Amino acid sequence: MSDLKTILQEATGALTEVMTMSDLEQTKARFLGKSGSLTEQLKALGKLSPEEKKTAGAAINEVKQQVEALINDAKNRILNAELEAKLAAEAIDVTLPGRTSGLGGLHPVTRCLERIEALFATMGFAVADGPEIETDYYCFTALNTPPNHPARSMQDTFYVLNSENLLRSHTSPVQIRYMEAHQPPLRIICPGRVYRCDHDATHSPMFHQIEGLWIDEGISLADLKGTLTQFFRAFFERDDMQIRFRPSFFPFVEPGVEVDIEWENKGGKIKWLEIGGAGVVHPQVLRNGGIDPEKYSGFAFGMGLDRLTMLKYGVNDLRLFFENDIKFLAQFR
Ligand code: 2U9
Repeated sequence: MSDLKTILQEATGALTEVMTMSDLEQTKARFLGKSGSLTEQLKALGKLSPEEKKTAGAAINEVKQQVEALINDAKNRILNAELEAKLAAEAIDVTLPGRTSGLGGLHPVTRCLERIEALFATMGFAVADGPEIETDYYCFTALNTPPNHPARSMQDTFYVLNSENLLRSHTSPVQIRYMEAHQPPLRIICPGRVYRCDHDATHSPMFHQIEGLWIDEGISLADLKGTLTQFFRAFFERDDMQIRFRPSFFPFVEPGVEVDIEWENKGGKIKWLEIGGAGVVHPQVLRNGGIDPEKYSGFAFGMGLDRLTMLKYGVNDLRLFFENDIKFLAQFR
């Protein structure tokens, strides 16, 4: 009997202290396992007389039930503690805002391009495009560019190795291809990616150009001046903006001009910004495109789309357009 009392005391002490399920299993085995102290007590019953067996058996069973109840309590306590610990460790803040995919937006250069296309559309210009990998013929020869011209050199243009092809250095080939496929009147703008061997704060090896072409009977430099003046005033939303045309030379036009816009006017002192080039299409270039220069004439112009976007939005570094920094781009959403 006193053995049973000790066993119950020991079991009570041990089972109120166990902290883990594996400790509980070991403690359980200590009392109820194959050679556990209570099991040994039950085994010893065999040596007793039937009368003794009855009272001793009942006493052992009572203690066994008490130990089993203690084991059950310990098990519940451990499972509860484990659940509490798990809930604390995996706590989530249900007041946090959910994760959404966020609204995208157009790249500033794309926004600007769409605006320019819309403005030229009001003047009757369609949009044309063509391949970015071009031939020497469409990029230079058809555009009256002499064989020794620096633009044709490896320093200025990316050539595709072991082939006749190159990455177009301007979108002018699109106009040649368009002339080959259409007879005047024709009025197009040609936006797109172009490539040159150049890389610094104001030059990227890939940049965007917009060129334009208007060919019909009797089109002159006056039409060029009127069209570009109207475009720049609308684009920069300044109805009184002055546009300046300075004589220049490009092999594909005659005469050729550089185009400047009035950027600042402090009491009559104007700060001019060079914004593009233009001219009356050279008769040989018309002929190369299958158009009769005796019957038709026209003008062409070219400008940098990235630079126009920088001026429109006040961006001071061209590289920002190509870094894909979401903080920069999100401003234009
Ligand atoms: C055809 C005939 C003529 C397009 C022209 C320029 C002058 C010009 C530069 C402006 C800044 C390129 O983006 S830029 O670096 N462009 O100065 N472009 S005339 O003349 C053409 C084009 C096609 C068939």
